[in-house]
Amino acid sequence: MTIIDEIAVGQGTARIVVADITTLEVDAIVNAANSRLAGGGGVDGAIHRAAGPELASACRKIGGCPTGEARLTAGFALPARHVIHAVGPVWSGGSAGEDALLASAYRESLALAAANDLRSLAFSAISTGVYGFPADRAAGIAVDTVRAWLSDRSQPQTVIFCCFSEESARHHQAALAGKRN
Ligand code: AR6
Repeated sequence: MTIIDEIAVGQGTARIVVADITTLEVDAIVNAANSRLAGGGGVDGAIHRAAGPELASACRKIGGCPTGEARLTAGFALPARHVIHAVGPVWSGGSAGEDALLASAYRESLALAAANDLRSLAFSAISTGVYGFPADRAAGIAVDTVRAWLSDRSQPQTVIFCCFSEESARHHQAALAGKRN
């Protein structure tokens, strides 16, 4: 894991890292799931492989999750104690409410973490892979939503943007610095 940047926001900390999210020892990692919670490719596939088959049965019991919402399971064989399954929007040009749905997926994940007393939370870059959301725009929404949350709430205390590439980390860093790239 490479730490790219870290800033204090309110009583909390926002950190940008480049890492495989399945290796992080945090209270919860945030999966970029689909609305059936059926598993899939990308980060979802990696999380299910690392957590073991119990994760799929926990997801089946929940049944599904609408776009813009999130659901909590245990982390099973993962080093993370929990998984928050957030469902981001499929990008379809930007005028179908994608920005608001992505912000909602982040906010709902933060709310679940707070409600369950989870202090450290690591987000994957929801919607920026198969779902096609432009990575710079998504990073701006992710950072703005997390910053707004941390500035007036005390839980979670540490929020990590877990980027899978240097390029993704640069987008988050620019957003955290108040710039876009
Ligand atoms: N650790 C951290 N980030 C990762 C990892 C990893 N191990 N693997 C990929 N990423 P995606 P989406 C990054 O496609 O766009 C699935 O099939 C990746 O580089 O995983 O929300 C689901 O079941 C990208 O930046 O999620 C859904 O059907 C980010 O994770 C659908 O894909 C998200 O890419 C969701 O699509």
